[in-house]
Amino acid sequence: MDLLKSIAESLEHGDDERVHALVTEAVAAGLPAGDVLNQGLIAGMGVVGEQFRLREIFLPDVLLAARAMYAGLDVLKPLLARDGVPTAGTVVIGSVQGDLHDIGKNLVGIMLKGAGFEVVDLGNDVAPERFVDAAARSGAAVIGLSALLTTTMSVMKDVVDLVKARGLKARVIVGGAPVSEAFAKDIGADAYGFDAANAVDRVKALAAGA
Ligand code: B1M
Repeated sequence: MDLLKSIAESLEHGDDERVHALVTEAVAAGLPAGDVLNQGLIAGMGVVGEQFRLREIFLPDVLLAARAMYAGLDVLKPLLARDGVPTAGTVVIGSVQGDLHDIGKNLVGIMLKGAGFEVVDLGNDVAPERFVDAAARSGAAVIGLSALLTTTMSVMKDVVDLVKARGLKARVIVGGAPVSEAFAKDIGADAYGFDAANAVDRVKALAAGA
């Protein structure tokens, strides 16, 4: 438990080398990857977000925390994404236009790969046309949209509308801190995922035609 707390605190301080070392130690000690992720890395990032909101820290500090998050994720990635699972279908994912936040979206991608999906990751700041073009090209069953800003959430509706206008069969799942089930319903999305694990469950259901 102390180890998880130290991981969270090192992430808060933006100490990427220490986060990498502590996550490696936690994994070697047999702690479940999900606990290291949720009670270590994500818990630390939650504190960073709150401190940033209260203007106790500033953008460069948040960038350092993001770098430390990736240092920890590097260690966890192979454990979160098990190899050798047969393909369960293709999912196109990305952070919507105007949004540079990609940590949550990347986690969703890692977990989807772990569940056997082929993932086409378009990165961040992705225009609606790019989502729809990529889904049409790859024959994706599902498009996954991530947004972390209240100002970029509206782009999700643009994607949903474009999918319908183009007559694509792909279903759309949305997620990200400001997004909710009610918002997803409101914009006509097919599903909402509250975290990466839940996103995988919802994508599985969508790909199976639910
Ligand atoms: Co920014 N930022 N940021 N930021 N940042 C937030 C989001 C903010 C809430 C901070 C705050 O004020 N408390 C705030 C948004 C306020 C709002 O809109 N209401 C904010 C702001 C204001 C900004 C800037 C505007 C700051 C500025 O420039 N003045 C700017 C915008 C840049 C842009 O996008 N155009 C900005 C920039 C940045 C950095 C670049 C410095 C950095 C991002 C680095 C990166 O992603 N590579 C950053 C960070 C790190 C954060 C916080 C601190 C952490 C986000 C994060 O990575 N969390 C964030 C505060 C917070 O959220 N507590 C904040 C960890 C991650 C695992 O969680 O992304 O929520 P999350 O993903 C979760 C779920 O949401 C879900 O699953 C994931 C795993 O559980 N999920 C999905 C996500 N996508 C999903 C998709 C799905 C399903 C589930 O289906 C497809």
